[in-house]
Amino acid sequence: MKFLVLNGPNLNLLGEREPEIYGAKSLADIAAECAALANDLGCEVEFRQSNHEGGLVDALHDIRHTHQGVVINAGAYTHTSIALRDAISGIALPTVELHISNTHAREDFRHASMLGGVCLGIIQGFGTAGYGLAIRALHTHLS
Ligand code: CA2
Repeated sequence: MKFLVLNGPNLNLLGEREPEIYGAKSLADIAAECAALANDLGCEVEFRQSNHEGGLVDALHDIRHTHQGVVINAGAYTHTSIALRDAISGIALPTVELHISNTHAREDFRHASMLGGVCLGIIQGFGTAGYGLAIRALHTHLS
């Protein structure tokens, strides 16, 4: 079982700024934790990040025949991107929408998600531990 963990714009800056919202871990730290968890669960994760909407769409298309599920933290594109929504429904793989922060406890413009309606479920507000929760959710769903 192989999953894509896909990260959107600005998440490459994790650990550098706004630790009160996003925690102290870098994206590389989170990638290492996801790999260790996948090893424990007997599955595999590919961890990617792009600052570009089209790069995220391409990453989803690339894995449609090789992976069995997706965890996506699309960052701010969550709230705006119909292209990403169409890509998620187009590849027809179980997908978990993930956010480090609780977007409903933040500004109004973060309350809407273009993606949630085509995802298996949404995990948010549990800090960077949410990545592991999302991988476990996918693994349970597919087992
Ligand atoms: O809570 C999340 O995971 C978000 O997807 C993060 C996005 C935000 O636009 C979403 O509304 C919620 C922003 C990621 C920006 O990450 C930074 C990390 C460090 C410093 C600056 C930005």
